[in-house]
Formats: sequence, structure tokens, C-alpha cells
Amino acid sequence: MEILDIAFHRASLATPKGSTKAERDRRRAQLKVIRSGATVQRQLRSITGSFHRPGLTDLERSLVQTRFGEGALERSLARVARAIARIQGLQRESERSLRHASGPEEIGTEVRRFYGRLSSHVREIDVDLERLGEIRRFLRARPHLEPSAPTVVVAGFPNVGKSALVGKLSSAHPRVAEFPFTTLSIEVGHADLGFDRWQILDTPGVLGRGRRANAAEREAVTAVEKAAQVILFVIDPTESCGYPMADQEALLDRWRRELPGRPIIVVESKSDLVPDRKTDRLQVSTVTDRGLEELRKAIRDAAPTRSPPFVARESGETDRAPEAFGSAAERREVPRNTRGAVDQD
Ligand SMILES: Nc1nc2c(ncn2[C@@H]2O[C@H](COP(=O)(O)OP(=O)(O)OP(=O)(O)O)[C@@H](O)[C@H]2O)c(=O)[nH]1
Ligand SMILES: [Mg+2]
Repeated sequence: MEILDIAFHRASLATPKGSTKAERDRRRAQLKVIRSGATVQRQLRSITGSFHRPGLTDLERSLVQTRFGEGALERSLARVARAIARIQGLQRESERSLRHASGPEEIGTEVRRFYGRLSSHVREIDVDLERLGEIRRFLRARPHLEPSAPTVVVAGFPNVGKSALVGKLSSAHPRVAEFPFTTLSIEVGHADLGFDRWQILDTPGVLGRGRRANAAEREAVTAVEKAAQVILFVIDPTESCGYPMADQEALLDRWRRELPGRPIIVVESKSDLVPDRKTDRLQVSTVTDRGLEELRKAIRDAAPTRSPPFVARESGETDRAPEAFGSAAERREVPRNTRGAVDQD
């Protein structure tokens, strides 16, 4: 138990002052209690504090809930907070006993009693500390989305070409491979489209099988539900992904039903393999770049709260009147590249 090791080590370094040996012994015991108790509390607070400062985004909270279960994070945080309060009380009690202890024997017993109870309080939350560490690592491996920037979530069945498309549209370089479930967690790339710096989220494939979904699929569904201002649904008409069109269409229909009002851009991928296909949908290819410019335009047009591209000017004003575009938050306070992060060719 690392926390206790650190605490007891720090306590053992106590060098008390005092004119008599008895005074120094009592002081040493008090310092041991104070230092070990304070060290444990500080460590526990820094663990719980890391979840409160700056706080989780809605998406992060939902991802944690999807992966670890409803209320799991909150329960562990509450149990650690209770342990901190108990340790605080225990420490006060022990300090009081040490002030009134009658001799070296009583002092020794009190320090041992304190150490024992401190250890058991920490051991009681062992599972919670492990869980919080796991959640922390999980979140570190996920992108932190800027809540004020518009987000398009690229989703669809596995192996349909989502990551290849995200690689073309954004600054991200996701792994692309010829088998399903290459992407196992969400990843973000950025693209300057029109006035906005978009977050383009790559997601694992979804088979649309509800409760039987694996962790990667559930993560994708959570991202679609919680983060997508616009959904970019990729459908593979060549079926070289390994999944029939009917199943892919069924997932699209389901999301249309379950997420009414959410803009969904549908693209058919791998158009280089079926160049003569007749369809009303936008056809794209990451091999020939067919359809990519139109797709960028479609995303731009789907922006939920777009800054007006043209601002009526009174005479004497310059071309740019950014304050007329809306509040700073609306204009997105995200640094922009001058040329843009998007691959133009
Ligand atoms: N011919 C052709 N192949 C493509 C195109 N886009 C993707 N592919 C291929 O399709 C396969 C899957 O591509 P990915 O981008 O990894 O697909 P994904 O949807 O991200 O897959 P998962 O992450 O597993 O869900 C790879 O072998 C790609 O090379 C395309 O436009 N044309
Ligand atoms: Mg992928």
C-alpha cells in the first residue's frame, strides 16, 4: 500500500524538539500521528480532487458511466471522501490522547493504535482507489473535447472506412486496417472549416446489437449520443467491410429515430471500388479523394450555430467586424491555423 508506506516513512523522519527526553518522546509521537494522518489525507484529496478540477465534461462523465457502470465514479469518490473525514476525526482523537498520556507505554500504545486504524481506513477503500486509478487512466487515453467547438462524430459499422475518412478530413492520423474493430476508442482530429474549428471524432464501429454490444461499440454510441452536434454516418455499399447494406441501413434508421433533430450526413464510402454506382447520397473515396470537398461543405452547412459569413457594415468599417459575429464563446476561443489543418489535396 503505497500511500501508507509514504505516510509512515514521512512520520518516521520526525525530529522533535524539547528539553527533556520525556518531552521529546511525546512530541515525536504527536508528530508521527500528525504527519502520517496529514500525508494520507493529502494523497487522498489529490486523487479525488483530480476528478473535480477542472471537472469532467458531459462526454467524459458519460463515457465513464458507460464503461464502469452507473454511479461507479461517484460512489468511489464518496467513499474516499468519507474515509478522509474519518481519518481526520481519528487523528484529532489521537492527538488528544497523546496530550494526556501518562508515560512512554501509553504513548507507544496510542501511536500503534492510530497506525492500525489509519491502515484499516485506507485498506477499506483499496477497491475504490484502484477503481479511481483505472478511471483516471481510461480518461487520459480519451480526447478532451472543447465544449465550445462544434463536433462531428464519424460513425457507422466496423471496417467501412471511418478512420480513413477522419485522416483525410482532419489533423488526426488514426489507424486504418482491413479488419473490423481496428479503432477501439474514440479519437479526435481538428479541421478548420469555414469560420469554425471543428472537432472530428473517430469512433469504433457499431453493429447495432444493443445490449450485446462490446465496450468499444458502447463507447461509440455514447460519443454519438453525447458529443455529436453533427453525425457523419459512413455506409459501405461495396460490403467489403464484411457487413450487408441492410444491416448498415438499419443502424442508420435506428439513429434517425432515436436522435430526432440531430443532423446526420450520410456518405457512401470506397466509391473508387464502385465508380458507376447510382445513388442520391454523397459518394466519397479516400483513395481518389472523390467527394471530400463536397463533404467538407456539407459539414460546414450542418453547423448548428454558425457565425454569419457576412456582416452588414456601416460605412467606414473594415471588412472584418468580428465582434458583430456574436459573443466570444460563439466565435470559439480555439486557436486557429492561418491556412487550416485540413488536407486540401
Ligand atoms: N478502396 C478503398 N478502400 C478504403 C477506403 N477507405 C477505407 N478503405 C479500406 O477499408 C478498410 C477499413 O478502413 P478503416 O478506415 O480502418 O475503417 P473503420 O471504419 O475505421 O474500421 P474500424 O475502426 O474497424 O471500425 C481498410 O482496409 C481501408 O484501407 C476507400 O475510400 N477506398
Ligand atoms: Mg477505425
